[in-house]
Amino acid sequence: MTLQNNNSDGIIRSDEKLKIAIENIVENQEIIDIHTHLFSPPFGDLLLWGIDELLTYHYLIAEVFRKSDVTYDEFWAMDKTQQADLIWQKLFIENSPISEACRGVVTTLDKLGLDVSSRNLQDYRDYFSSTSVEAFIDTVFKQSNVNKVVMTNDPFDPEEGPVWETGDTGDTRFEAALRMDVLINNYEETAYEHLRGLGYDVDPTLSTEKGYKEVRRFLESWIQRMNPRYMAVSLPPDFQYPDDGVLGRLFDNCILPISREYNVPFALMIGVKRAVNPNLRMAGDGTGKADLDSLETLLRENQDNKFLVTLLSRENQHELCVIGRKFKNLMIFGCWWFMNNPSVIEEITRERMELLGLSIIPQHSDARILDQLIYKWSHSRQIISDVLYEKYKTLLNVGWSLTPSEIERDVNNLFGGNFEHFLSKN
Ligand code: FIX
Ligand code: ZN
Repeated sequence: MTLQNNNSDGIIRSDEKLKIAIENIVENQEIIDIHTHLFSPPFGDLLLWGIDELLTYHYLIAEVFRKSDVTYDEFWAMDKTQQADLIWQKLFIENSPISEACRGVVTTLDKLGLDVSSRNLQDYRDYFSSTSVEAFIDTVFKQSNVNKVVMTNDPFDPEEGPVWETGDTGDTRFEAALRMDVLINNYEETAYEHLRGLGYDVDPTLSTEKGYKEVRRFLESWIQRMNPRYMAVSLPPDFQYPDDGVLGRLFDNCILPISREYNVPFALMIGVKRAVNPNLRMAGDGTGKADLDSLETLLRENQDNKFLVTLLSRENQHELCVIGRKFKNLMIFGCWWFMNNPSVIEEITRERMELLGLSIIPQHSDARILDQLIYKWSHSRQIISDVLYEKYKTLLNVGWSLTPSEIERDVNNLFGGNFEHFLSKN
């Protein structure tokens, strides 16, 4: 690490030196990105990368329909290159790319050393076709200064299965998270049949001791296979706990006991309304304000369980911070999806630091396309650095002494240390 204009053990005395020190430290801090949708190379086509994937990110698909007369049917009949061409034309050429998702593409191309002023899509395509995925992974990890990413791994996905069977997921910078949306949100429709097909003796409504035991056996086998950092689920805003349905029975009899036994925290991502507009396919999900009494109950009644939580509604964020002050078994993480915009990241980060100090994980990328690590982290690092500067400055201005190594310690915790510590605690 290089610290410009600062003796690394010296006390920082001016606002100007403080700003430079924080920017350098945040810039040089390696990151553990705790939630992405990226995959290591053995997962083949599940690992998305390149300009056409960047342009057809579902955030941009939602935006293109607002600026083009293309119908849903026409758009979905196009191949990926045609979709990317349309998005480039409508959102980058006929309009300036100022939304966060558009700006992200521009930042990414620029940081990859491409000339964004040329606006020459073919040049960008040529760049990506001249590199291998392995080389590009190195480029992206280096450029974004990320050293580990946590994937989202679905035990019900037939495309992932064969890779887990081999026991070799390749690049160890990609770690697993055991995703349980199908089990929890689609037990009766999908998971039940799937589990039966694998020989698990479960019942259709999951209401027997035998069924609970079998689901626990299923979870154990995946924990052994994946060695996940945590188990995770996304939930609608009307999620309730306690619950006398399948969700409640799964939580109380299967997931929470296994999470305690194996010391694998449970991540809850609450507030997504799936398929608000199904015509948009993956881009059609929305958001809603959750009832956080349920989260409080879950935390209070399961104090030996560890929970990672992120919420999709801006209106819930302050309440979540207050809950964080009450429950040390809760680690708040990231600015999820519609929260991952500069104005909201800034607001939430400030609010979290004011209520919870440095005991948070301020951000994750949610990258679906490898290249996005570059812009998502570049944009977030800048905002987190600005908020930290504002906070440290108030201390410095009343005479508190600060050294670069103390700032390094704090930043290291925010970008990875808190995650590792929370996971390792018993
Ligand atoms: O459920 C999730 O993990 C969400 O992050 C995704 O499903 C969503 O589509 C997304 O990419 C958000 O950034
Ligand atoms: Zn996600």
